[in-house]
Amino acid sequence: MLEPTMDNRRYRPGETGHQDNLDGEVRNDWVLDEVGSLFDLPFNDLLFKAQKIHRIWFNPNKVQMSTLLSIKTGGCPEDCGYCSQSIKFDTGLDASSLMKVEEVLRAARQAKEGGASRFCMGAAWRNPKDRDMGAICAMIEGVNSLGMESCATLGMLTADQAKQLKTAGLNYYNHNIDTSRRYYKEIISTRTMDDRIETLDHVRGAGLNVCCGGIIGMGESRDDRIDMLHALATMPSHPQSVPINRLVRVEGTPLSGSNDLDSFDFVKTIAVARILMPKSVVRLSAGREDMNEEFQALCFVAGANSIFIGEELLTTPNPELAQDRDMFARLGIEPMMAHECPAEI
Ligand code: SAM
Ligand code: DTB
Ligand code: SF4
Repeated sequence: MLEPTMDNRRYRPGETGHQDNLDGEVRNDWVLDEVGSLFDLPFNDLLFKAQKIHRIWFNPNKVQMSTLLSIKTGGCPEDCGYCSQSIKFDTGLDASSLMKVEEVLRAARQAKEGGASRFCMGAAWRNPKDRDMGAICAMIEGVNSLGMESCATLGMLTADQAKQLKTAGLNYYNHNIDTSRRYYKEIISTRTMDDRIETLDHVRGAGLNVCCGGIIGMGESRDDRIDMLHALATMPSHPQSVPINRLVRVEGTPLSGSNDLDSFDFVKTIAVARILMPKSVVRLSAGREDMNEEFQALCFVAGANSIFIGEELLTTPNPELAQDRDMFARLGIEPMMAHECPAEI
């Protein structure tokens, strides 16, 4: 009998002992061990599995593009250890008040010309004041009237504020859990993970698309990454958008001296997110400025399918538009539009 050798035998990824979820089933009952086993897979097996699942719900050659604008910068009373905008750290950032609606819409038009299909407005607030809601709703209406999707990230919301944003036409609300429940208190002391979960409930309850993810590279352990992805993948419904940020080390913040992150660990985190939440868009979010194109391409193979374009994120740099265009042309990647996001409300 012919003995199997590398020449006459096909390697089957099923041999790693994992179910392949090849119908792309959306599950909310993941257990921690399953998530840990995914992180244990050899890199090639993990990426192959993620790419197979990616293709069930998505065209693998399309990436959704959003542009961010900081509509209210700095002076934030929270103490998130990674953030340039906290009043508690001296990061040299100039604080400013809420931008005028017209200025915001000028930036949105420019973002559309740059190729963004969604415009995300970020404010350095613990929570919006009711007196700010009128201007915010006018910005949302203005962005939508340009034919773009709108996204906002304004801190904690009441149920009523979430409803007001929905009524104004907001498409997405971003509110990250950022890390594991265990590590949360090492990073932020001015609010709890439960505060975050409560706002997410209000956002979901209002019928908005949820954008919720976290940051990798803050000194968290492998278990913290497992817990964070498990928390996202066992929410009442998966966030429609899952941003995975690589920490941008900002001078003056407590996390500025964080150790370098192993690039493969970052790519693996994307792949596990893709497998756990097969119908969600996974965003290769902050940190691209310090990644070469090969690293980014690996993230796309792992199942990342959205990015921020434009030369600035909120307060830190992002790659130039021309550089991104060139990378996408060479990778054969085209823009993904709203109707191609299968989980979107
Ligand atoms: N203040 C609001 C809040 O905290 O939700 C909205 C803006 S806040 C800047 C949005 C998200 O940006 C944070 O939850 C965090 O995930 C991400 N972020 C902030 N600073 C970052 C950094 N230096 N590196 C990577 N991600 C960062
Ligand atoms: C998200 O997860 N990342 C974006 C967006 N949501 C709001 C913000 C990244 C901010 C990076 C640091 C900065 O530019 O200030
Ligand atoms: Fe404020 Fe948001 Fe920065 Fe935290 S992440 S300090 S809440 S702007």
